Amino acid sequence: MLNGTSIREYINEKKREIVLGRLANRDFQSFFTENSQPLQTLFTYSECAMLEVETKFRVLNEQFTLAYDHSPIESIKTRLKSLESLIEKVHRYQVPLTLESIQKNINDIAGVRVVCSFPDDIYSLADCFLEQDDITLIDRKDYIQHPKESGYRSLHLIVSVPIFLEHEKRDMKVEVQLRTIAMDFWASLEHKIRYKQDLPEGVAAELYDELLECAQISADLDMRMQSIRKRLDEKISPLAH
Ligand code: 0O2
Repeated sequence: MLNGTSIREYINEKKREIVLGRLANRDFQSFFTENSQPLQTLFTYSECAMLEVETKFRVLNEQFTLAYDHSPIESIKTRLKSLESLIEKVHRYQVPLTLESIQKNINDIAGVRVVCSFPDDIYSLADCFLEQDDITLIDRKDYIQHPKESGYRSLHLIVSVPIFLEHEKRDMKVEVQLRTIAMDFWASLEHKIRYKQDLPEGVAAELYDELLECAQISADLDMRMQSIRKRLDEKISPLAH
């Protein structure tokens, strides 16, 4: 039986195997050797963009709290894509192995995950964020209105945001994932289970069906909690609604 730590070790081991396999490919090897400096620049600038976006959500959270006495954001997590994950995606998308093509085709080197209290908060925050005049929307995927086959729900935005450097301004891409606590809880556990691929086929299928059912339960829970909040708000300030 694997515990939390050994599942993480298992995942990392699998990722290492993939990377070592890919790096055994001479194209990948020479690409990373020849482009180590520009890749480092790309990752550093992406990190700067990620910080800009994180700050924007923190500012919105403060302002919402001031205006409505309610903090829509429970937590914000940021992550830079790992090299393993980047290699895996370049390979899976079959995009040319050049710096230009990575910049053009890989949109999630910088990722910001905003965990909200209620589903309505997700859309209010996303609207306010996208209204900002330095944010350009590149792509929007609403997996809340249209959940993935797995049951996964979240609102995904790919945006471009400027970062200001010593002598220039650069537009960098960031993937923003907005979800509720229930969506985040489900996605985190499902992610862990999904990597446990050495399960017998029948067991895996059974678990996926159950995960799908759990996704539905978590969606129902979100709606019920939101409805409770609405009813409470109406009781507290009937004229405001
Ligand atoms: P990480 O480490 O989270 O970044 P692709 O990335 O190619 O699969 P696409 O179209 O670029 O697909 O992005 P998509 O499917 O809109 O969103 C990808 C990210 O959303 C994933 O990142 C996950 O974070 C999350 N996600 C999407 N589907 C699922 C799912 O079924 N279950 C869970 N738990 N998360 C999901 P990465 O790339 O997997 O890794």
